[in-house]
Amino acid sequence: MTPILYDMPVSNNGARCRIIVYKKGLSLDSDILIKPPSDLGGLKSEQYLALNPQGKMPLLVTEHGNIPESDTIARYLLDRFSAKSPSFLPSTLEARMKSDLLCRLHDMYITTIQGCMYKAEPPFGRFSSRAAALAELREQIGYLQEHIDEEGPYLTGKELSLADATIFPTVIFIEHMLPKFLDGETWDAEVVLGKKLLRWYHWIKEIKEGLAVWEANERWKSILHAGLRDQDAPTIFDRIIQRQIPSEIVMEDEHVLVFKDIHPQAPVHLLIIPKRRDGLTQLRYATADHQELLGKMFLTAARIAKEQNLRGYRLVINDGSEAQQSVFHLHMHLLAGRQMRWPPG
Ligand code: DGP
Repeated sequence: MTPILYDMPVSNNGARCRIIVYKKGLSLDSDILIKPPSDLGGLKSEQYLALNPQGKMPLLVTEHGNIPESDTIARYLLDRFSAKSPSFLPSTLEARMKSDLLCRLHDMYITTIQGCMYKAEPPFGRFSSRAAALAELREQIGYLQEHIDEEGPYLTGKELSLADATIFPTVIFIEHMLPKFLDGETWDAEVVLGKKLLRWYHWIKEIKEGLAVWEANERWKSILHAGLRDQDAPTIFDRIIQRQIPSEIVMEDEHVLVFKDIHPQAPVHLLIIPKRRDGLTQLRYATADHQELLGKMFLTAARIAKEQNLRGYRLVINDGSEAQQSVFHLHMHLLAGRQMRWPPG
């Protein structure tokens, strides 16, 4: 069965599971479904309690059982989808141990009292006053510090680990909520989070800032489909591809179409075209993104020549009106079946 993750964006504990889902690029259709508990009537509904009697989220429903704890869900997902990277498992034993330790400290001592940042009333774990719970929370953040790698950039060193996925959403939460409870003290992230945690947090967030700079510099403008789109007028070949006008199709696959030229210049005269033009109105607009497609066109020509036992053949691409290009959708002419002359006219 497709596992179902019952979770909501605001849940920082569930967020580690969603980070894994997103970073691994899992399909939200076929690999895993993410649904809000309200689909079952909410956390306290009979239907939800039947799956998780604790009435908490996240919850992962699988063919192996219902998993109610985010750390176990996260490890189950890493295991189940181990073929997809990133693994979240650093390559050294030391880093893996540190990741486990950070996750454990987080779940034992921070998750259990984090309600002091958002719950209306005590108790907050084992604390019956908010002030005591907040003080403990800050102390526990300090203990995490001890186990964070000196060099970074990730929490356990050079590689991404489950600790990064676990702690990142909580630090977002702390940054958003803790300043509200300062009572006159000014918010100083370095004092609350400590140097190493803050450095890591900025580094992780920097990616987002870096993307914003790229966006502002129109970084995507020249990249096919991201900023660059084929906006030139369609040609007669589009209508051939769509079967809106008839043609004698010789071969077709996912990427290329081969059909007979309407004005044959030799006993065999085929046109090999990409089915998606992707900006290739002319060969001159080819970029490295088109490399595979261009290779496919040549291979298609070679394959057809072999299949049709052509003794000799000529491939022609006309680029520009000086070269007599008349249809502005890249195409390769394959000519054969007669003695060719050189130079061509
Ligand atoms: P070029 O001159 O390199 O742009 O070649 C365009 C070729 O396309 C030309 O040899 C004729 C062929 N052609 C144009 N319209 C049609 C059509 O409607 N059907 C077919 N099969 N070929 C066409």
